[in-house]
Amino acid sequence: MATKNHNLSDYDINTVPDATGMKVGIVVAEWNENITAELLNGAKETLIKSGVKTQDITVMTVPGSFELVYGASQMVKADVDAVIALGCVIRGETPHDRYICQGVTYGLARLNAVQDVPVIYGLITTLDMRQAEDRAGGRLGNKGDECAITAIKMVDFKRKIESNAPRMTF
Ligand code: DLZ
Repeated sequence: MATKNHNLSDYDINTVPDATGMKVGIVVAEWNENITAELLNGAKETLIKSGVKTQDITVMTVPGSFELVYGASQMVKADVDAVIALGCVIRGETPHDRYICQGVTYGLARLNAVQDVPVIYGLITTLDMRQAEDRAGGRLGNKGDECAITAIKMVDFKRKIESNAPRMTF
């Protein structure tokens, strides 16, 4: 993928909708906590900078990334406009990591297809810890920032669809 020099924290502020009044749930995995805590900080800071109130951000933890699917499937039932799922899977000696990534990716994609609240894919999948650090507030920015902006854009997308006026704005 053409992401070599892409900084995950770079976004055009002019394209970010007003997030005032939005409620966001964040489900974060405890595995590789040094990384996922940074993703969570980035997501929260960017949501707040964009207008989401601190009290409108709900954070729940799950043990590992595999549990993100169940966590997100429950969080969408809460009073939230979007759910961000944050996790980090690092390549191991066996193919186990690939099964986890497949499960999470398929599970979150399926949630987006079958229910109403947008679920944002904040799973970092890397070959080693260094690559994860690069994407969790390091050299390549913070995937949490990217997820926060994506959540705001998807809530705005849904609001436009529901207000039946999307064609007017593009
Ligand atoms: C078991 C496991 C392994 C090997 N690696 C990771 C990882 O890199 N990142 C992560 O978030 N979770 C990992 N897990 C835990 C699984 O996601 C899950 O919590 C357990 O298999 C229990 O269902």
